[in-house]
Amino acid sequence: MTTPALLPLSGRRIPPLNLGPPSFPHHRATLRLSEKFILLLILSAFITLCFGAFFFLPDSSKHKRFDLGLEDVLIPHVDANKGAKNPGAFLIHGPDEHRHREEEEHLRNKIRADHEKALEEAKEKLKKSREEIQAEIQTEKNKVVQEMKTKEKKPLPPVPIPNLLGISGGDPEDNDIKKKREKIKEMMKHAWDNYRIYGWGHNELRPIAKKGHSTNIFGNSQLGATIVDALDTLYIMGLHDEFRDGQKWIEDNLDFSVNSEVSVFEVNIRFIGGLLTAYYLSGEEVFKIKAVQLAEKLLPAFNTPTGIPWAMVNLKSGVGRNWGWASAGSSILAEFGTLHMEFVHLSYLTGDPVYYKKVMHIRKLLQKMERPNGLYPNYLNPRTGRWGQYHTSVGGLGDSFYEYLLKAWLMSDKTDHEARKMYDDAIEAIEKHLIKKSRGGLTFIGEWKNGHLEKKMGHLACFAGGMFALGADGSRDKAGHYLELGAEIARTCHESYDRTALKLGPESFKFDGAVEAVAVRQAEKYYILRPEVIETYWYLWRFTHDPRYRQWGWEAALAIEKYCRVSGGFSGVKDVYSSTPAYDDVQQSFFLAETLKYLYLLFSGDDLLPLDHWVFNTEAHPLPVLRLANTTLSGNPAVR
Ligand code: DMJ
Repeated sequence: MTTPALLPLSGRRIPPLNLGPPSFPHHRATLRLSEKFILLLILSAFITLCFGAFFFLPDSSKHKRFDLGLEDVLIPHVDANKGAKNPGAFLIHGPDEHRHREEEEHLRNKIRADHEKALEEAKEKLKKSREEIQAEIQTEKNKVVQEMKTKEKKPLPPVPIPNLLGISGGDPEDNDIKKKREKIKEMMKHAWDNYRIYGWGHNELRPIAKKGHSTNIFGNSQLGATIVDALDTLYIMGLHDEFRDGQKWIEDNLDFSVNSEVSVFEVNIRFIGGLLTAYYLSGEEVFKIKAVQLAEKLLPAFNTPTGIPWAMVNLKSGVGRNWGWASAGSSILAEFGTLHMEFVHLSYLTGDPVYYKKVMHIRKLLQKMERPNGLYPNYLNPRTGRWGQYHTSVGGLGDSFYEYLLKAWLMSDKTDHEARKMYDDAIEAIEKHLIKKSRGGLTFIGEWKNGHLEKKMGHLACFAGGMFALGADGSRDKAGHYLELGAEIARTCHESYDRTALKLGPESFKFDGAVEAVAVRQAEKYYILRPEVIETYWYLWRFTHDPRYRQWGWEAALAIEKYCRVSGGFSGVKDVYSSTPAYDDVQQSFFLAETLKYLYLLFSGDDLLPLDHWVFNTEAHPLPVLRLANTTLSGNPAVR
């Protein structure tokens, strides 16, 4: 993997100072940068001068002037050393003298500390790389523009809240189904209560060690990821005390002004998605406010030469960068391509088109690009606007990009035809090049790597069964075909569960000769409480009402209960082929957001969150369809 000299990864390196005439396309930024540099140098020299003057010039601070006219306490000061009168200057005598000396000393210390601090800050600035300084300047500019806009803004016309049908209910009539639904709710209680006891405020829970846990996607701050991710599941299950508890924590503690580098994609789908849904369900303003606060913090990630956002952004400095492992400094398709739903809702709710414009810009750029075999590669360089390696996947790195094309169309009340066309074209190419049938008759989605099909399917790709079913209606006269394709993927993914000792699916599985739907490498045998297979069962259940999907979902629920439940919550397992598996000791936040929610919905009536009113984001946070044509708003959120 090559690393260009000015990649953000090399952010700690100081690029050569360019004071000469600009010689590359960012000359305007370079000039400003140089000016800033010179200013900083002058500032630090000035501070050093003041500092020196303060300590090495004669100590005039002792000659403090007082104009109080109190002759009994103020007498003309005589310089003891020179014996000369210093007219107009008075020294304080009497009982106050000591106090004033102390005050002076205190003042001097404070000035000294301030100077040292300013000097340190100037030095720190000079240590920063060109990218960091550029991003800081841009962030400052954005802040000023934003402040000006806020000042100028007239109060928004009230936003017509979409028709929020089916936010509770769904009680099944059948007694057996009712019991199963109750069991899922009990599992949610167990996961939540233990997080409440042992991990409260941390991002996730270690259910064996019984303490908080986090990963780099959330940065180094305790942002309560599990709380935010779980809120809507608690709400639809009727766990309202727990919901309020979570709301209180968010009101009191959730603060995004932290010096922490987070994944733009992950915080968008889990935090912004979770907060927006919590707002729509409960109507509590705090969730909307927090969602907007976070979104503002993510905006600097888009300050790249192409407008394709960085994978990570520091919430405080606004400095962005990409994952070190991504092909040639690229951004990831499934990351920058999974912002649309949340960002459209942000523009809708705030009346500020900035979010909408960011995601539409990404779409326009992608539309202009040439696609090898009609496929979207997983990697795109945000500096050059060129694809990285030609890898295409419907699993990790690609998955939710396709999902959001379809859902952009659904969320727009099926008016965003551009998104639908992009989805249809992409799916056609995927079917042609990536979807195959195994010798044993299982349909699978492989991965395209530099012109070669790898016959391996990830657990993540299993979500596509649900996506094909959801997109069937509205496809180019192929509704029956796509529903069938969704059902075939569901069957394959069920097989990947059924062929293990624990009846839980591995992270990825192969189709190679005699091997079918089975993981081969040890490193691919784990199950981390992922939702995708159950998600597909639920969509297929909604569209077909074939009882097999409830049956398969129940098998998975029992397996999770038996092999993943521990006294401190639920844990992932390291090897689904071993009947005595080791735990990974992580209760993922998506287990509460997605896995348990999809299971609960699978055993609920269709009137709970009906699919013609709600569209689920990729973290299973339902967002209402925006029927803008029927509102007083004209067209899309960008022109409100
Ligand atoms: C979730 O965070 C989301 O579903 C995402 O799109 C991909 N994977 C995880 C769960 O497996």
